[in-house]
Amino acid sequence: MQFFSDIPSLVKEIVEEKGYVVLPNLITPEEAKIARERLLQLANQERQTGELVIQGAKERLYGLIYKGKIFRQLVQHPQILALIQAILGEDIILGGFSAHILHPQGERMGIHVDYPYWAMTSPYAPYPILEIQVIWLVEDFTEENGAPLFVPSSHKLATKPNLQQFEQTAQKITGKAGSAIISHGLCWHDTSVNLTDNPRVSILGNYTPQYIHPLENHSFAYQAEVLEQATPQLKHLLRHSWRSSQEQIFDMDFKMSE
Ligand SMILES: O=C(O)CCC(=O)C(=O)O
Repeated sequence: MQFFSDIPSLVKEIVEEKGYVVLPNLITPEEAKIARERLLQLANQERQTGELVIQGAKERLYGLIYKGKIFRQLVQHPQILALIQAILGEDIILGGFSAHILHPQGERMGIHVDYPYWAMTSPYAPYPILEIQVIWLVEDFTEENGAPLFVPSSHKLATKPNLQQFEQTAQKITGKAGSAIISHGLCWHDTSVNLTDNPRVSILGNYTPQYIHPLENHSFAYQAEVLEQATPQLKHLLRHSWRSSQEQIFDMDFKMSE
């Protein structure tokens, strides 16, 4: 497949150049629409039950792994995982997988680097890289509907964002439904204001090396049957593989020497 042969140049772009790439056509527009509609439906339900996390005109949905097959497909998309593993190593785990609904006129999210960096003190060590974020575009992200803002190459500074510098240098990242933005966790970013009359929906994946404590608790909204039927890949991402007494007790893969 074309994409897999592009991996070295994509890694270079994320690690040594801009700090992010936009990959188009990872899923079809129809699949993106299914994901978007399901999220809006879930948000309506969870608004009634009080489960939805509401921050003004912005809403977050958690526990997506248990809330639809489409989300389980997205979280382990083979091309995305291949790219992330090429950067972080094979033993990646899932730090979080949530949706973000940006309603009309919702304020910007706030300029930030991603977890675990935001939980750490700046300046940061540039290596090893501690996180790669995936922003799934489940609809077209346009100049008007709250597309994310990124400062190219800001990950190389390895510091918390400088707000003034951000406003002078950030670029809006637009793209078609079915694309994803893959970014270095140290790249400064934010959402822009949604100036349209429709909610803008994204799905956020946080992937880290095995030794980072996950951002989200994957037992949130837990459904045993979903995990029982999960692929080995998904079980590994969630650190949920059953171990026989013949195997090691530790969850970590040892790396004792080069
Ligand atoms: O929804 C988006 O466009 C980006 C959200 C984001 O950057 C985050 O949750 O860290």
